[in-house]
Amino acid sequence: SWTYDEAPESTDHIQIKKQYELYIDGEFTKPVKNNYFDTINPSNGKKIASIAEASSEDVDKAVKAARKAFKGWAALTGKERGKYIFRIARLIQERAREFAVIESLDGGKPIRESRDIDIPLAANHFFYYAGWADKLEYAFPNRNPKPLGVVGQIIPWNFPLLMAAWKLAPALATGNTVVLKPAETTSLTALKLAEIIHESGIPKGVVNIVTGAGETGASIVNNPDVNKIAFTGSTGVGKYIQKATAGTNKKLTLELGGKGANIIFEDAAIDQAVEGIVNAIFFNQGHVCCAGSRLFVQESVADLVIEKLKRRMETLIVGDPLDKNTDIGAINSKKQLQTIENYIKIGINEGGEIYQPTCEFPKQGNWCAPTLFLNVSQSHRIVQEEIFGPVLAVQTFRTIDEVIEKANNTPYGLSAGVWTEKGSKIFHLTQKLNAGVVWGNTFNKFDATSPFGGYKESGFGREGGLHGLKPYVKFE
Ligand code: TXE
Repeated sequence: SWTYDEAPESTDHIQIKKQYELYIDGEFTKPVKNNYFDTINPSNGKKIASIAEASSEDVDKAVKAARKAFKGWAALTGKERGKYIFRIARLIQERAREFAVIESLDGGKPIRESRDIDIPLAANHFFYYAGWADKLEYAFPNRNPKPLGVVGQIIPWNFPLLMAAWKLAPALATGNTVVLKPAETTSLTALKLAEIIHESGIPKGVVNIVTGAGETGASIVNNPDVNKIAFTGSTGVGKYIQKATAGTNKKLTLELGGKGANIIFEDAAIDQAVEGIVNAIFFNQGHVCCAGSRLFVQESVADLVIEKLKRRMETLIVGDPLDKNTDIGAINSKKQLQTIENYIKIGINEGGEIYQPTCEFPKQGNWCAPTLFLNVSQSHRIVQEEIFGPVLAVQTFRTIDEVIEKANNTPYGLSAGVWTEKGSKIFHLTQKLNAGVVWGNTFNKFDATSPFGGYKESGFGREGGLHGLKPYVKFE
């Protein structure tokens, strides 16, 4: 007996087509080579729909359409451009429920997260940058900002609609035209967004959405008529793109992996911190570039924190993404599940002490229990490498200097969290930690007004806030 708010989200009146086409020059178009691939529901392994695969010819068409549209779009007043962007924001809000269900079906994340986080934040992002469109002279006083031209945007599968919003909104507000590629396992909400963009009446060719895998992405990167690439994804592909664009005039921003440190001091509010640890690593199955995947607990409270954390992990529900009670949904793809399982084996073989609560998984689909590793040290691979799953490596520390050194001992530099009663300690650590984002007594908090981005192997460039406009303009 479900109450309405607990009932699994129904898919009855969610419209999903059997086949999706490319969105080029304001039209839904068949791919030149007529190739399609399947998008799979990761919670049951079943096909949801066929998705067009864009070849380099299709990408070329999309870039040409974007080039043709550029002059007119850039010449509009900021207020005019802003109107279209506001319209897109409102249409996302109107269809929020549909977006949330599709996001969870296609990507595996719990409906509570897509409904309360991904979709509202995506709408917010469009609202926020729509507001900047007619205020660029205040963003860059006396500098006469101009758009770059045609921008190629390649996004990952962990926050499909939200990453599309992070990329599209500032590019459009500043007067660029776009060719965007979603990740191959999660194309559906980007294609739904294409429908909304079409409905917004935005001039044709301003936004083009091409679906496909790495080859399609590489065609965008290597197209000579693209002025900038914005990429979010793995560090490996990021490095490939950096090499491929070196020596060209293409501008580049890279948002890559991470290995975030979550630091719990003995004076922290312990129960709140335990909730923070859970949110930092198990949110979105741990498919989060800024996840708090390394936990550092001050020695005097380590036993208490770990005991409480284990008890809390026993209560987490792993299962159907459409069930409103689910805490941890399906792992996004079979390939990603293999990666995570492989890291768990590595952790055990390197001598880590594993803890996993007993979980009952659905029969089909890709599932992984929330996982803790104790007895690990800086040299362990599971402490150094991004796993991108619900796996937490726990270490202890005695002094503040020791934890700063340990937290910074990583090739990445994206995020960190600090839990303490003392504000001064938080401010001290924000100065000392080499991370683009440092949260105080919270974790994984995002807002359209705040810049986000990394150092070192986590990439460069910022998204969000005023800083997020800069990568899309040049000054004359
Ligand atoms: O990412 P890819 P994958 C990390 C995470 C994960 C690992 C592998 O550690 O385990 O990467 O994931 C497109 N030229 N992150 O292999 O391949 C691809 O189609 C141009 C962290 O799925 O980097 C997709 O649209 N584009 C990360 C996008 O790149 C190419 C989020 C990302 O996919 C391309 C995702 C090429 N040669 C994975 N090859 C984060 N930091 O948020 C692939 N793509």
